[in-house]
Parts: sequence; C-alpha cells; structure tokens
Amino acid sequence: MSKEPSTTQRNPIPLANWTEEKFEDRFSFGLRSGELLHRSQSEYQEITIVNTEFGETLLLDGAMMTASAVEHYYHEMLVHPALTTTPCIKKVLVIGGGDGGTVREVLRYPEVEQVTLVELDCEVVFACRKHLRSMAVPWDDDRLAVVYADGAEFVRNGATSEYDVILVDGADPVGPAAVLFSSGFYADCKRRLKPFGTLASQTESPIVMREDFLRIVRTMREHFGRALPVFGPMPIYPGGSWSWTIATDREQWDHTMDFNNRRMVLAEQTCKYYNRYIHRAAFAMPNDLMRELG
Ligand code: SPD
Repeated sequence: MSKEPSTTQRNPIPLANWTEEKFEDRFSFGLRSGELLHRSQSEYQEITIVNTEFGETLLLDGAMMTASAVEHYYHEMLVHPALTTTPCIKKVLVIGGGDGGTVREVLRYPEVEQVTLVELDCEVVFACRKHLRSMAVPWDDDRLAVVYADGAEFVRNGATSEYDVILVDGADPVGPAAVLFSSGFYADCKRRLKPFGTLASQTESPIVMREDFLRIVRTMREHFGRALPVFGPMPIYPGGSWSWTIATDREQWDHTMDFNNRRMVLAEQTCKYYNRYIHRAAFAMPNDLMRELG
C-alpha cells in the first residue's frame, strides 16, 4: 500500500507572501496574501490594501483595520446592538470608520434619516471606495454626508442634543486615536447626544488588551448611567476576540431583551452574523471581567 505524503509538506508557502501585523512587540498575526492593491503615505498614515486569505484587507500604519471576508463580525456588532435598542435612530454620527462598513450597517434602517461620517483622512475613504468594492458600501446614499475632519474636534464644537446615536469606529487607543477613548471625548459625546441617545464604541480585546478594555469601560461609566460591553469574534484583530461597549442613560433598559422587534427582523434579514440570539448572548460577561466591572 502506498504511503500518503505528509500534508504539512504540500505547497509550502513562501514567507514573502505573508501580510503580518506586529502588535505592540508582543504578538504577531499573519495572513497569506497575494496582490498589493494600494500603498500610499497620506498626511496621517501609511495606507495599504492587499488581497489576503480574508479578501481585500486594509492596513493603516501596518495595523489590520478591515478585511472583506470577516469585516461583518466587527461592523455588525458595533452598529446593531445600539440601533436595535435606541428609541429613536433618525440622526446618527459615525466617528472614524473611513472604510464605510459602519455606515453601510447604519443605512440598512429606513428610519435613519441622516448619517454623518467624520473621517480624518480623506485618502482612506478614496482608497477604500476604489479597492474594497466587495464591502458594498452605499456611498451614494442621499442620507450620508462624509466630512473630513478631526473626530474629537467635531464632537467638541457642535450643537447640544443633536444626535440619537454616536458610533466610534476608531483605531487602537495609541497615537492620534487615543483621544477617542478619553474622558473629555465621552463628555463631549454625551453633550451632543439627545437625552435617550446611545454611544457605542469599539473597546479593544478583552483578552490581550484587558487593561485598556477595563479602563475604557470605566471611563465611559464616568459619564453614562450604563456602559455595557458586548463580545464577539474578530479574526484579524489581536487575540481574535473583541469588544464593543454601549453607553446610555436609560437606566430601566433591559439590554438583553428590550430591542425593537421590527428593526431586529430587518437586521436578521440582512446581517451575516447578528441576530436576536447573538444579541442576548453577546452581553454575557466572563467572571473575571464581571469581578472588575460589576
Ligand atoms: N486593532 C484594530 C482596531 C481597529 C478598529 N477599527 C477598525 C475600523 C474598521 N471599520
């Protein structure tokens, strides 16, 4: 009987064809990759878009931001737990998120009348519009306005009680994005939100960025009656397990059960990941984090 060749010896992959993120000199994560679609240096950062195992993949200064085959895990969990539970969702502000995945999810709801996307770097939007086509972002939707500005300044300077929902889709809390996780920024968001409004932000990995995650949730709680993390997978981010946190002053809100059923049905018809079961389960907190956060 002939012996099968060892599977590990088949098609060895040359290392040159890997796209790798080195995270804080502590971890690295790599994806087999193919064609380089875009590389430029903008005023703010190096922008790279490359084809990988997870489809078109965007990196900013070497950090993986989005990849077309898995971006739905992240964008659906940033948007839908907030939008299915906020009483009114007519006016939505998105800070960051120049790849467009977050606004795509927001625009699924016909009740949303106006979405303002505030992105610092216009070159990120231009590159993503050109190369991340499979993300199918409805950039030409009449309800969407794209503003190229500093998100923290935009929130600091506008009118009080203007937005129903603010979604913060920033990079990691280092360098220029650190301000988007600061106490002052959350105070400004609270002022810009209507009284029953919701702030939702990406809040890093509860495993490999545990201290940042805890600090961010505690900082949100300085300004909002409730700041509740939800958890889910995100295969291209450090640790593979991610968190988003929803903050509101609606004290009586049963966050696991009290969602708008009509919106939930719409989300279930269009999302790949999010549904009512994921919604309920995502609020479940592991014991070690519950001991820290209550
Ligand atoms: N570690 C990377 C965290 C990045 C979070 N935002 C990504 C933007 C996707 N729209």
